[in-house]
Amino acid sequence: AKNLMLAVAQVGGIDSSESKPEVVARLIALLEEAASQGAELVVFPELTLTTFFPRTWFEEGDFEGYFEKSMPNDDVRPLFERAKDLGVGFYLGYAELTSDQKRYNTSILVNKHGDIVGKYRKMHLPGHADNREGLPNQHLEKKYFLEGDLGFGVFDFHGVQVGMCLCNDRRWPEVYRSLSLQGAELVVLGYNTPDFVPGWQEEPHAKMFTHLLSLQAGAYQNSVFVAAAGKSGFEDGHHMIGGSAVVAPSGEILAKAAGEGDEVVVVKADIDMGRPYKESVFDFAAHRRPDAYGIIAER
Ligand code: ING
Repeated sequence: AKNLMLAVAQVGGIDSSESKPEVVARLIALLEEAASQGAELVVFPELTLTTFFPRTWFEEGDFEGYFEKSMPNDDVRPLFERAKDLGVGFYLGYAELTSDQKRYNTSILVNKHGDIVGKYRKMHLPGHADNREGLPNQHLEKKYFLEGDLGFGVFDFHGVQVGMCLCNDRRWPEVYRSLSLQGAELVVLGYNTPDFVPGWQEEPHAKMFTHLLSLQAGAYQNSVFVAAAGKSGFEDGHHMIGGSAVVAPSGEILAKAAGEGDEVVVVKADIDMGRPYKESVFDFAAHRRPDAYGIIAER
């Protein structure tokens, strides 16, 4: 069997007062906890170096500090070095500012030798770009980020084919299918799911249900493992759901975070578990009808 010791590292809220070095220290503690339990790959959340700043309207020039101008950089290098020392790879979500001044909601996959082997820029940006004052919070990803331009990619992680996505992407079935068609065996993602998103009202029980349903459906319908790490709990009084989880190709939840704080969940994933599904019920070559699916790709 091709086993992968897989961890999701849930991060329990980052207040805007927390510095990046303080946050990185928390991430290193989570990494060490995961490594102590034998983890080989640790999945961190989306935008995991700062508070979820898209909840707030900042004027031009007032939000540059939330973005990383290079990766790695002085703030995150301790995480890269500790991971390399421990021989552990990781997925990290962060806000990217490119050299030509473009901004993306980005994730990277780093292997056990500390090399960045994959990069992804969030394709589905939820929320709005206009300033909606007077609300409990805003959701301004369409203001702060450009839509991703790298597409959906699958990357080799020491023999395991790993696809990446970010947060809202997990709600769209096309994402998992695009990765599975490229041979993904595992999809890793980070998320920040606030209680309130302008224009979207859902009861707390339904928020958790639709979050998990998205992971479970994506996993089962594409015969992949899914590992999702949330930034959870309270940030400056704003609540985000927990529910970090590892889901098997059967769609069954193998493990889930119990709380909403910093928490590591480690699973021994038998990556070959997806193969029987890909050779029977989801044998794409034998059963799919791409001749009839064109409508899915039309605007
Ligand atoms: N967060 C939320 C998410 O998709 C959202 C935004 C939630 C939009 C529910 C609409 C409905 O989990 C991010 N960061 O995408």
